[in-house]
Amino acid sequence: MILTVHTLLSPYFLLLSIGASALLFTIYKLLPVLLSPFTSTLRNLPGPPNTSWFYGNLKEIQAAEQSTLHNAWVEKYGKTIRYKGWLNTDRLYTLDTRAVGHILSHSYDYPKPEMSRFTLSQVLGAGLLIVEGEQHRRQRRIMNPAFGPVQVRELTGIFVEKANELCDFWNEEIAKHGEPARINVLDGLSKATLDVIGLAGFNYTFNSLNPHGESNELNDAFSTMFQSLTQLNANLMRVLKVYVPILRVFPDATTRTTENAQSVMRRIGMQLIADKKAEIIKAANAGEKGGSLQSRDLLTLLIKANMSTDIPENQRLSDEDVLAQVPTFLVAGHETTSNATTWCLYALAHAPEIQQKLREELLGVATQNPTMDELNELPYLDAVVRETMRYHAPVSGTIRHSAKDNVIPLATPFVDVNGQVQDVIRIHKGCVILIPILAINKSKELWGEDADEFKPERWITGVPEAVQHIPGVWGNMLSFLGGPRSCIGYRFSLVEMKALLFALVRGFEYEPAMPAEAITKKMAIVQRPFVRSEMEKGSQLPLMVRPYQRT
Ligand code: HEM
Ligand SMILES: *[C@@H]1O[C@H](CO)[C@@H](O)[C@H](O)[C@H]1NC(C)=O
Ligand SMILES: *[C@@H]1O[C@H](CO)[C@@H](O)[C@H](O)[C@H]1NC(C)=O
Ligand SMILES: *[C@@H]1O[C@H](CO)[C@@H](O)[C@H](O)[C@H]1NC(C)=O
Ligand SMILES: *[C@@H]1O[C@H](CO)[C@@H](O)[C@H](O)[C@H]1NC(C)=O
Ligand SMILES: CC(=O)N[C@H]1CO[C@H](CO)[C@@H](O)[C@@H]1O
Repeated sequence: MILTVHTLLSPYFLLLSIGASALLFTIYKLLPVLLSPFTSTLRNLPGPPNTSWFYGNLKEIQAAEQSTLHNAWVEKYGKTIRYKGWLNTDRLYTLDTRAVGHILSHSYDYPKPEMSRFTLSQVLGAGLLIVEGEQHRRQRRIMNPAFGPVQVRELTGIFVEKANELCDFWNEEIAKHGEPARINVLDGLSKATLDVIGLAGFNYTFNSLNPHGESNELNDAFSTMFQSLTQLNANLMRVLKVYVPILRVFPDATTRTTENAQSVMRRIGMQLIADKKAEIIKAANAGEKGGSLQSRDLLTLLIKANMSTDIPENQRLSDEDVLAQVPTFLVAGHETTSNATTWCLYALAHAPEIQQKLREELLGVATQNPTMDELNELPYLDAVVRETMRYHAPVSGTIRHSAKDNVIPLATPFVDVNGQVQDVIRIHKGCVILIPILAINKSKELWGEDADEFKPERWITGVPEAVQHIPGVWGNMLSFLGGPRSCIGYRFSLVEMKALLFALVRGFEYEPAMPAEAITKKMAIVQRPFVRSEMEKGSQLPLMVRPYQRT
């Protein structure tokens, strides 16, 4: 073919050359990734062989129950190992507390990888869970005060009210089916925590515990978006989109299913923000005449903080930033707390003495509507909550990558595949790291021989000295992580859990509905319970529940 000006300008030729440049650009961007198995500084670390050139070891991890596979690897290869991720790239996995502490405290050197940020951001926008660096520092600074102890104290009434409503909800079910009733406790708890985060987060009424309530627009929108998140959407196109952002202009299944939900969420979120701004301004004007702001929800507090004069103009949050916190609070604050409380009831159903001991402590309180301080003064309740967070950490692990070449210090040196002793880990820019929350929480080396038992008493008799080295923000555990990216809502969720257990353990007795072996856990953002023989029914946890009769 002879190239004339005419052919050069033909749309086909243009398309062809755009296509070719896109292809070249893609290869250019992917080249370091493709070469990394041969250049990675982790290639001398011990670890399992790859089983697929595309998935590395990820398929086996997805198929395995909980963290069993990583535990087996640690047993075989040691505490500091590498395994294979997408396209056979090396990933770091270490139970070394000093290494984990280093990574968590230098959180801006070890941000979340593009892959998880991209997937999450499709649902959450630029909320606190997603943003990095300066943007994160700014958001966190304005949001921190809303999650302080004083603020949580004021929200305790909402927790208690919803806990009592959940008792009514279960009593109605028991009245229908006779006692003890087989109740999927997961369902009621999930409704209760959704109602709580609605009211305490935005002063928004989901009313999902109300049996006569109709379906709720915001809840439906959120569920659609959340579901799209939990499907393992790992295909070549998505991986390419992560490395080659320009490809993101092409919609995929996730963008399509969530488009409508996004716009509903946006409309409601913007309305909430506008209402709260109006209320704050009105209260400020009334303040001159002695009036004050009534609302105590997180969203109001953070909009108010943004308006405060001690935040410099360039440090403030845009409406867009604040809007992104609505789905962020829903994702971060709803399933986590309900799943933790579900696992707690499950543990209590399997340990009748612990259940009765806890009930006796709770019945010693004279009121049905305890305050935050009354809840925090109960030592056995505190021990049970701690043990639940250790043993059934709802978030079992998290993922980071190295933003630059880094050297990670170790408490315990390891022996590499060449037999050399190494006392640091050298890590390349871009290398992915898995932070093992649950495995550290349950390590025998740290917690002692009884690490595998659910035993609240360990918190009363005193936990081993080794545990002090775990770099967590709360209770010597990683359940809420540690460092600048630790859970901002941990105080909130602990008091919420205590309020729920207070009402639910006073009100009911729990027994297993099936043997422990029948229940399994699966990772899908949080650890969810399933019944082995009924996987198709989705996440559930049935227990036999009967009202507790005081003698
Ligand atoms: C039992 C309940 C909870 C658990 C186990 C939990 C655990 C965690 C963990 C492990 C992280 C770190 C995630 C990562 O970086 O990969 C996190 C972050 C976060 N959590 Fe929670 N959480 C709980 C409840 C809540 C609640 C009730 C809220 C809000 C009302 C909340 C809001 C957040 C937010 C906004 C972040 C992001 C913080 C940041 O990156 O600066 N969480 N949580
Ligand atoms: C393991 O990785 C190597 C190097 O990337 C690759 O050549 C090999 O095919 C992979 N093994 C399997 C089973 O895919
Ligand atoms: C646990 O999480 C899953 C989804 O993440 C949810 O379907 C389930 O309802 C949660 N459990 C509880 C008790 O809410
Ligand atoms: C929610 O709004 C109502 C009415 O505007 C107000 O009285 C109440 O205090 C608010 N609740 C919270 C938790 O902010
Ligand atoms: C935060 O403050 C800035 C500057 O005063 C303002 O432009 C912005 O709209 C505020 N954001 C919210 C969500 O109120
Ligand atoms: C659920 C889980 O991860 N259990 C593990 C906790 O840690 C111990 C030892 O570190 C393992 O033996 C368990 O399998």
